[in-house]
Amino acid sequence: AFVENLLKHPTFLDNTYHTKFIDETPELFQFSRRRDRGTKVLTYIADVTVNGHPETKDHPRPGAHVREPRPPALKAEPLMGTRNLLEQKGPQAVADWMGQQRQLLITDTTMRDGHQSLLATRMRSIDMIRVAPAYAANLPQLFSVECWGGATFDVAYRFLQECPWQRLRDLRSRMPNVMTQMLLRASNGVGYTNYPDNVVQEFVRVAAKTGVDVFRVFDSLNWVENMRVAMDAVIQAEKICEGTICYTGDINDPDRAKYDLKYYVEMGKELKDAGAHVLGLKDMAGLLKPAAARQLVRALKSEVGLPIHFHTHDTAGVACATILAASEAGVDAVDCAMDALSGNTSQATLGSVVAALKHTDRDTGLDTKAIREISDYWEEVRSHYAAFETGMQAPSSEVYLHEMPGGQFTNLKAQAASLGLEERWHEVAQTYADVNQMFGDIVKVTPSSKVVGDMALMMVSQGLTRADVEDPETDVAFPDSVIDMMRGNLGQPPGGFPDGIVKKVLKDEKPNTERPGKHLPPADLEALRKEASEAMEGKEVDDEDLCGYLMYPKVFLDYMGRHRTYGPVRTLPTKTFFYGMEPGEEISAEIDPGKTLEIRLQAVGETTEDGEVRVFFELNGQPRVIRVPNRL
Ligand code: BTN
Ligand code: 3PY
Ligand code: ZN
Repeated sequence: AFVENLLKHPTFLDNTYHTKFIDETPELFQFSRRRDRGTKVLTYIADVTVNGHPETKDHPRPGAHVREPRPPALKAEPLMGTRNLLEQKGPQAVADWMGQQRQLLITDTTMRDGHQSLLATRMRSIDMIRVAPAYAANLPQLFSVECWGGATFDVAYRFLQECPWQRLRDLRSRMPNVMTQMLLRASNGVGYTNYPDNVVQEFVRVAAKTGVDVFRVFDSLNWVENMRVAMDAVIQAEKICEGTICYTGDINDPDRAKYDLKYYVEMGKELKDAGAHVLGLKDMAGLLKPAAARQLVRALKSEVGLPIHFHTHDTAGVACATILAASEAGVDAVDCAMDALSGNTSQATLGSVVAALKHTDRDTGLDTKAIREISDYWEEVRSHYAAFETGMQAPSSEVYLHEMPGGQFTNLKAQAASLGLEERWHEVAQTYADVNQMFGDIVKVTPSSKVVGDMALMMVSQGLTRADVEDPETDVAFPDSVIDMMRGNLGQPPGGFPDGIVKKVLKDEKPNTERPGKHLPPADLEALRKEASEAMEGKEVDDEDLCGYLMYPKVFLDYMGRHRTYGPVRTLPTKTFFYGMEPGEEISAEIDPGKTLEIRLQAVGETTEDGEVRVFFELNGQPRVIRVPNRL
């Protein structure tokens, strides 16, 4: 029943994007196993060259000037960094060190939240892996590199045809001295629903083993009770447990008194009691204003006593000011994104924060030239992702109205557009705020933010107001995600959901107000491993693949099916992956360490009567012809 429930669970991405590719080409499937990996990769390139890539078709194309991004030269052998301290002395020693030193510590979020918030999470591993050695060698003073978790996990399988575990392993090995960091949605893992406790535990165990050092653990309703299983698993794995407060509202606004200074200090104390090594302060929408940051950081520092790691978004354009205020108030670490992937719904500009603090008592110690060089690399990378540039053109104070997380903004906008509501975006924003109030003023962050977004889109598309929804006389068909949340399946917000809306949504059904994981039976991991294996004709399922299957059974199996057909396409250059090749073009792809495919596209033939196109390649100097269906 567990897996069935997951299969039925809709995700916010399903509404907007479809991967039709393989579903329409079963013939590719049958022969796939007999083919070698070179042929598989050529088949992929041939198909994309002839038919285009479903994800980039009908989207803006990169400019003609784009070229392979070139990472900066390495300055020296990597110096010892935070990772060495963690390995040698353990997580508490890192936390103690954080609190003792004076420089402002910086986390680079480019490889996770940066592209999640600006490029719909579509950045491919190869673009990260190539620059990782430059981080290790040229910026060894970084606190951590956030490069895993959040939405990157399922997007890798779903849209990038990549194994997220392999990404983690590759980054970890290339940055041996700097801590890696992930975003973990506590009992929701890296998914959108509550998983059984043993699934969360197994996921954390495997993530720690494969290479995550810092786990930022949050709950989408700020319910500490619902965070303990994940936090305990991190502590048990001897990694850094960053127990995290999600910030919403405004501590100085009397109309939002539910989330006042006292509320956050109390939550900070609960997280400390739950064993957090570090207190995360996650301002996922960028609502914390500079003066409030000063007050909040001071209060948390003095009353909780844990080192504080602050995360914010630049949606309103004041993230840098807020970070500097937090820095003055003694925050220990902050998140920034490399300049080329910063600003707007992403994080504050890393190079600018570093420059602002130069020659002050909180000087970060990071090399500004190294930052510029790495940012130049990201600028070249970004130009390849023009198809996913759906973000805002300028910062906007409207975020104080709607309070959408930076990572949700672009997705909701794309979803609204797909429903024909692009002209009514500001109505969607207002309705999102109305839904928040109707739900009792809740924290909005994945997955609760998705629920609010689903409800807002439904109301705008059906022309319903909050008063209509609340009117007992009006019959409303609520989205499944709303019903699920009112049942208590994401847990409880402070004070619970308002009785009126619960009754309206659930009618006579009684909600569960206890921790959802308490009622989910443990998953039978070995039975599920067997089930996954049988779905793949007996292929062996290791712990990483099992975790992929536990989080996203269908997404994982679809990915594996495509992998069998197309092979290690993650090694292709990004331009080739999304747009195929031009006649005369040559590329190389290192499919294993030391095993490189040299690929030249010679010509694309005419479409034959049976609807096939012959594509002529040279593979390592040998002529190869690949036939693919013309599906245009
Ligand atoms: C390759 O280079 O040949 C394969 C790249 C894809 C990785 C596969 S997908 C499932 C399995 N799980 C992993 O961690 N790696 C492999
Ligand atoms: C995620 O959960 O993916 C987030 O980025 C929340 O801010
Ligand atoms: Zn964020």
